[in-house]
Amino acid sequence: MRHIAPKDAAELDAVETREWLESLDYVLQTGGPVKVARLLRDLTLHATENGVKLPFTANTPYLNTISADDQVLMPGSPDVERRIKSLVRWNAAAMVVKANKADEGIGGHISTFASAATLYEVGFNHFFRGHDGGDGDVIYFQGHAAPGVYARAFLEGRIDESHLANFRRELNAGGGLSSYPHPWLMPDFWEYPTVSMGLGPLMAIYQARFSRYLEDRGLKPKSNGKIWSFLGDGESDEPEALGAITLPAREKLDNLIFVVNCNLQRLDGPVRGNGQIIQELEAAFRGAGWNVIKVIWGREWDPLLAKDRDGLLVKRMGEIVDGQYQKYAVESGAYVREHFWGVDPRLLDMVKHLSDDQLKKMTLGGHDPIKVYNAYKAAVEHKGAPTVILARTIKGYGLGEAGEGKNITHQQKKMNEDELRAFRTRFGIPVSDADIASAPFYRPTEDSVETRYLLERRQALGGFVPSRKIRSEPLPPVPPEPFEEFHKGAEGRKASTTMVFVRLLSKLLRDKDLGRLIVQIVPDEARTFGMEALFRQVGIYSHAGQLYEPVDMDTLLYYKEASDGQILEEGITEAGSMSSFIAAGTAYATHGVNTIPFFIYYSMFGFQRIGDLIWAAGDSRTRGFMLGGTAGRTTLAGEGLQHQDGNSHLFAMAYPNCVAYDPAFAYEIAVIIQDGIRRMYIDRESVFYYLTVGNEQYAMPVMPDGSREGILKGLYRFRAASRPDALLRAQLFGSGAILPEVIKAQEILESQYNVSADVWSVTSYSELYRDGNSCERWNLLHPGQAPREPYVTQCLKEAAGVFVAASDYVKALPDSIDRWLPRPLTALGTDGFGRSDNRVALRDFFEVDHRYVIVATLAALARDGKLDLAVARDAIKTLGIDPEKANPAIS
Ligand SMILES: Cc1ncc(C[n+]2csc(CCOP(=O)(O)OP(=O)(O)O)c2C)c(N)n1
Ligand SMILES: [Mg+2]
Repeated sequence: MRHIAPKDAAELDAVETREWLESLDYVLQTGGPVKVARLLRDLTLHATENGVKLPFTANTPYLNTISADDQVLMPGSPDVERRIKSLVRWNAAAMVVKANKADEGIGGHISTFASAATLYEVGFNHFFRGHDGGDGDVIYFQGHAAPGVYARAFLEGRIDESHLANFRRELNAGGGLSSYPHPWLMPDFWEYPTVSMGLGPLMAIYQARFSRYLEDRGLKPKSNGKIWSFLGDGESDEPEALGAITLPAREKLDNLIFVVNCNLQRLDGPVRGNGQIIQELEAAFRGAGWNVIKVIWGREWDPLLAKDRDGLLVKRMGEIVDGQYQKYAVESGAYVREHFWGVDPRLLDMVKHLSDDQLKKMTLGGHDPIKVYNAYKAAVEHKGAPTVILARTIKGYGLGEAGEGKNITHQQKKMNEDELRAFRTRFGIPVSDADIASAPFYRPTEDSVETRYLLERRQALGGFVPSRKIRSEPLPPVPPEPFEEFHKGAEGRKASTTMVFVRLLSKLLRDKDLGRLIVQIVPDEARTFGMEALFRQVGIYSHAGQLYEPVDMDTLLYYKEASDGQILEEGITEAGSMSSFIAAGTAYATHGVNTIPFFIYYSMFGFQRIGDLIWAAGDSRTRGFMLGGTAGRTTLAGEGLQHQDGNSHLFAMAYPNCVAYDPAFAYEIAVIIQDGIRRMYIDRESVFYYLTVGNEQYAMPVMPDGSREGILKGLYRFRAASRPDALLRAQLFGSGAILPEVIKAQEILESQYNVSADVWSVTSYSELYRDGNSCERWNLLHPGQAPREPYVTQCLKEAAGVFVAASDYVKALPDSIDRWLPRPLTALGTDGFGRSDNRVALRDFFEVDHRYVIVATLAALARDGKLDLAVARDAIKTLGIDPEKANPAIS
């Protein structure tokens, strides 16, 4: 073989490459891009068949997905839109600067919106559809961009200067603006909260799916509404942000659009200093099946790319890491020329006609309206898959020395006079030098070109966004019939509260008005709760229907998927299920449909695992029922430390609008759910319910007369002492599956220890606590007026004897009401890590069975001097309790 010198080899390579490229160009010119793509596919196949190992890449080059040639012109007036955008920028920055001038430390963010202004303004002027036409979009705004959204609402005349002046001063007498999107605080404005990062994108995914669900089930006419989720590139590190992205691709949710503001920075510094976040996200989303649109370069780059026949520029673009790109953003044009272009004389040559200043001003895609417009247009028109737009921007764009592209920029809330003046000049804001120091807000007059333009655009697009409105009517009163059966008890038959709930639910499903509004949500747990009968009764929702023959087709309760199925079988994702719960529980506002979600799950994986989403549900004014199944640390046998929940009611107490119950009996559940529907869907209170249900089967008694009010308020006397005048008296509290233990204790105390006790069912410590607290607060603020008396005090102030409480939850719950009782309470509860064992062993371990209730009662009586200490001591022995056993709270 002839020896080839290295230089010759390189030349040969170059010639060969050129020949191939020329052939490709020929095919492109004669046959077009589709033919080229086919040819490349065939080549790849051929090479693979012949043993060539091709490297895998999910990436396309570091270029705009939509090339300049494929771009359409933007409708409207770019010039007016630019002026509007500048005013929004100014007012957004001014509101943060002013807030911090007036009140140092009040916070706020300038840089996030500064980088995202074009992304939002193109949306506001051309895409975001208001709800006035009944077919609106749902938009999840990036939380830290809120100042920009307020600034626009100001220009639209929806809010005035005093609102802007009171940004982050909500407690101001005239009202203010909440720091971030919070429907709880601004219920006419914000639709969904987003500032706990990662939750917005997740909720958006399930919102998009729920929107389809409503259409497929005929609860809402087919619509063209889109779900937009704006998020930060740093935010994409949150597991929730990307954790569910395969779902919308699988479900072909082309109503979903993510816009990731890739300013390459997060709070502390670069998102991927040593890599490229846009490429990383592209690969993840493409791999998941999304339509990915990269918007990296602004229009000034188009002519240069057109000249880039050898791909030198594209190659250079692709090899720079984000940390370095950030450096270019803060440096001069001369620096960029030297360091970016200067690596190759041919590159330098490409830009020799540009001045340093022109080089510096070459925009990025996310700041160029025409690029953003084209991306949005392609996104809303795309069929069959969700779209993600990866838009490159500069954090703090336009802030110059005040923070553009700097690592400190996220926290920047102040601008000095020089910086304000420079910002004003750059964006052409009509504020004079004399006024600049006070950063005055600026709104053009109502008949100005700008105001008329933006109002006309919003009108054409169906009204203002964001805008939250309740778009449904209250439900008519619910007939009592489905609930009444449960008041009668089960005539000796045993049942668990889970079984009771499932039976009630299937009755409600048959109700002609209510039935279709119910949305059952399960994270792969229906069989755990004995709900599989519902698979067949109402079907599992699947947009595609059922494309296979289920293995259990020949059984009565087969696994039925249907496009009008009612159950949302979410698979193993409590976070996803909760997002569906929020979508279904806010549909009364967002979609004008009063859907009633029932989300049933393993109670340990609720508040403990997805507490922040539950918080977002409260903020969103979600209505519906959460059911913590297999509840109770000692009631759930076998499972052990991870599954046994003794905490959730303590967590629930801290969620202001969560009404939580730990019911023991069938009629309690019926009363609570019936009243919950009334409060949420007829009286329209912004509350949501949490009920724990267990899997222990026991007798379901008849509902005691007059107990309804107490069940709802949290406490009622289930069974009175048989000898109220006895010397030894006690008041025993029980909740959930522990109530039968307390009843048993009552019987033994009576028959063997001469103690006559009343038994109370405590359905909700949190409701009792809130009521007590509210009375106490009122009394504090109204000295000298007749004090209010907590409900628990009203019930128990005359009660005789000692107080003992037992539940399957931590002791802090009964302790929370202790001070409103006439005498101190002994709390028994399940503090500590769970164990796998049977119920008897678990209740012994956690000291919550009837024996401990007896011992606690006797000990309290002895302490009060009513009983000889020896009786209590003997009882410990007789009942087989080991007084030296380890403390379960920490063993
Ligand atoms: C769950 C959560 N963790 C932390 C924060 C605090 N935080 C607010 S903004 C931010 C950085 C955001 O960076 P990025 O997502 O890139 O948005 P950008 O402002 O750059 O557009 C952080 C850490 C938060 N709001 N939520
Ligand atoms: Mg960022």
